[in-house]
Amino acid sequence: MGTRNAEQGAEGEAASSGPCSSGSTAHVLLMSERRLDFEREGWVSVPSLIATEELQELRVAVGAPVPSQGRGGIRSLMKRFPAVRSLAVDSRFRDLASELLGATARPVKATLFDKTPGANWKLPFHQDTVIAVRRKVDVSGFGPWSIKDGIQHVRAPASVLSRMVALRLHLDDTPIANGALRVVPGSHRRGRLSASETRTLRQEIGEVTCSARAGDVLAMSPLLLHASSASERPTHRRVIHIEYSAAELPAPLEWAA
Ligand SMILES: O=C(O)CCC(=O)C(=O)O
Repeated sequence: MGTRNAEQGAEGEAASSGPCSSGSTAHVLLMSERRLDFEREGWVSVPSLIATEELQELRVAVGAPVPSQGRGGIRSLMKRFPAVRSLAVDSRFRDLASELLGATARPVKATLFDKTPGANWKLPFHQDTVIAVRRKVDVSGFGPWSIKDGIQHVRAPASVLSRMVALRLHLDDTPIANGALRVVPGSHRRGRLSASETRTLRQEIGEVTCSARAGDVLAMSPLLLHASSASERPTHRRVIHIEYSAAELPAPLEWAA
């Protein structure tokens, strides 16, 4: 894995006002190229992180029907499926999350997104600003609140979101025709964006399509503007989307996971 020199790395760590900074002290002397890319672009792609046989086991594991859930996705994946819980703490995933966020990164939420003939959708450019928490407690900067799948969710401030990463494991080949994610590189560095700021940034910067093969992982900041097109020939477009956070929430708020 490529690294930048110690001076650059320490500078990056010390500049903890950046949205993707770890907030830790400058003891980390080396930062990987991948982390620098992630901090600059808001996403990085990691090819072939999971091998074919393991992918098939995961497809079977998350294929079990969950009656209470909509057809396009399943929430609370770590609680529902031990295989996803194991994946979230597997060294390949943990190490990647720690590389991008710092050693305190831990999984806080997992969701399955699946585009099929019965549930095919497109999403406009947006950021993922809502987190799952254990219970509703009013804390400045957090809100509004909502309940999804029986779990309290709340819109979080950029200071929390900037210390998170979503690792998206593709269970199927996902070219643009199968609903690949499109992103606006660098948009995660602008904090939470209004609808008009979103439109302006999309026009100014343009977009990149994050095509992927089955087994690839797309690591993405929740603050990165992203959109997804409907699949043109949906059979399955399954993504296990696991969110990690390097930050604890301000007490008495707690992560749901
Ligand atoms: O996998 C996708 O299509 C994107 C899902 C997403 O961005 C969301 O639900 O917020």
